[in-house]
Amino acid sequence: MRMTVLVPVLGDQLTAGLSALAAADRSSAVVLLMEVSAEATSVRHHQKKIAFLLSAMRHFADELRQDGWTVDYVCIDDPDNSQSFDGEVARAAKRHAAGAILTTEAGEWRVLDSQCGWGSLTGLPCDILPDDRFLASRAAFSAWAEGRKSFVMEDFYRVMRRKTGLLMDGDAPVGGQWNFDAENRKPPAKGMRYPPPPAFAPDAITQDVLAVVAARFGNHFGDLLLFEYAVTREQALAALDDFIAHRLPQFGDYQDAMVAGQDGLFHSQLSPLINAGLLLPLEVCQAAEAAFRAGRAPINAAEGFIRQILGWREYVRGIHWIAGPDYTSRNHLNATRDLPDFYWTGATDMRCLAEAVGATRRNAHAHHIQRLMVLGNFAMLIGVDPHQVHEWFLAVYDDAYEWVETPNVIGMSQFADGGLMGSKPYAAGGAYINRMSDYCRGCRYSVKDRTGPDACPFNSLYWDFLARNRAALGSNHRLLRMYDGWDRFAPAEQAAIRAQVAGFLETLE
Ligand code: FAD
Ligand code: DLZ
Ligand code: SF4
Repeated sequence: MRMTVLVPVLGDQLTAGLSALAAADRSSAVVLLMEVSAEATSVRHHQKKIAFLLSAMRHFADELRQDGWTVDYVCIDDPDNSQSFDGEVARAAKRHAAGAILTTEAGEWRVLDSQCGWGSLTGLPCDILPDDRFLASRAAFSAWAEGRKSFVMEDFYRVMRRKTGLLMDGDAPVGGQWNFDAENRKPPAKGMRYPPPPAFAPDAITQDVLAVVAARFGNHFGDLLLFEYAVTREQALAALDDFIAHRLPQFGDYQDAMVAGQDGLFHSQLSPLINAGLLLPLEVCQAAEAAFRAGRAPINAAEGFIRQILGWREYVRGIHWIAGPDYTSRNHLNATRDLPDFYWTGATDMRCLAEAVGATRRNAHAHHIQRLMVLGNFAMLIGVDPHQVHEWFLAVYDDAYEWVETPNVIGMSQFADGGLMGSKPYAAGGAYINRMSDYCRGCRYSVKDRTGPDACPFNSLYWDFLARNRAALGSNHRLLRMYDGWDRFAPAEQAAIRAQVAGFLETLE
């Protein structure tokens, strides 16, 4: 009799070609999928995110069975479920009298640590394979980073363009430029229509999951209404096709725009599908390149989109691993304030924040500029403890896993790593939000004012942030012009700004 090999597959590893599945022998392997409440509550994840993952896991298990695999699927309601990965791996190893464990490395330190203990936990040899769905291996990223003083994404991106051949004509970038970002900052146009992504009606499997999530996690943030996620590989491919046909052509132009009542604009909304493994990053980039080459999307759209995935996505994953497991406790600016309640309730008069939190509650999703320049920017300006910001972002977004969320939050958005990722904080006052959105027109605050009862809070907070953090930021050459601006205010104006901020912060408490 052949030895049984246990192949645990995690909820964000739902890929038929996953390295552990590719290395396993179908005739001797038992694939283990585990629904465990420890993962839903490590931070209290948004209800829709939990429902999406559990439904996608159940559908993936069915697809594996149809493909000839033996699958052991542990449901969250199984009375013997220990509700943790360790407990379930130990139980399954016994249940199947397994002789070995074969798995693909988790995307984050916490779960990888747990995987590293599975061998001693079960007394079995445990082989942990690299996750080759990423286009840069951990080793390749470390080699690129080695000896560099700063990790400039654009440099890494060019290496990746050359490595993959994406948007390359021989050794030169297509269109004669590596980056078309300068064309990708258009404010929203009046009367513009935004083609919505496809909606997938919940089937019987998803309906069961929705009932389970409502019963077990109904008190978590967010709602379950209108659950329309793609939950299978087939649906994910349909969502990709739909994006390429209907939204990619304008993706570049309006990449940074924000519009009240419009949650998706021209964004792909593919991140939960890519991050869970239903779509592969390379095939998504190839689809965008094919649209460009066929004349169905302009270069600024195709390049802008591919840069997000081939550049940013791979880059943040590399940063996650080189930054180490204590990255989430970095706090370069010594920020200690609690996250305001309205991040959970949406109850604020600041329209930009109310819109971003509202989208997050409804959809477990918000687009990049809402995350960076509204939610992240505000938290940094008022000095929220970055660990609290990290836990919020990890909990509320359908695409959030530590490998991608922590560099974006701790690094890019909060500058809590002191510049490992970015050379300056993404701090902005109301003028930026006003330029890129239609929020300010309908806001109770006046975006033109810095002080006074109706002044937009972002304006005074911006200057106060700079003044307050002068010791940490004052010598940053990219901020010299801003500090010059602060120094040119008369002392009375500086005092008025700081008094305005003190008054505003009191209202938050
Ligand atoms: P699109 O605008 O259509 O972009 C295409 C794809 O590019 C995305 O699907 C995603 O796979 C990739 N991408 C774009 N920007 C980034 C980025 N900065 N890092 C990694 N991938 C990127 N993205 C996550 O996947 N998970 C997170 O937990 C996450 N947290 C974030 C937190 C903050 C504070 C910020 C500023 C950004 C965060 N992002 C995160 C990046 C980005 O906001 C989302 O990837 C994007 O909004 C997903 O929506 P979309 O699929 O419509 O993206
Ligand atoms: C996020 C999540 C949730 C909510 N539930 C599960 C689960 O029940 N089973 C599972 O295998 N994975 C789940 N996940 C995803 C894991 O948290 C993810 O695999 C790790 O964070 C590693 O990135
Ligand atoms: Fe946000 Fe200020 Fe504009 Fe209101 S005025 S929407 S608070 S930026």
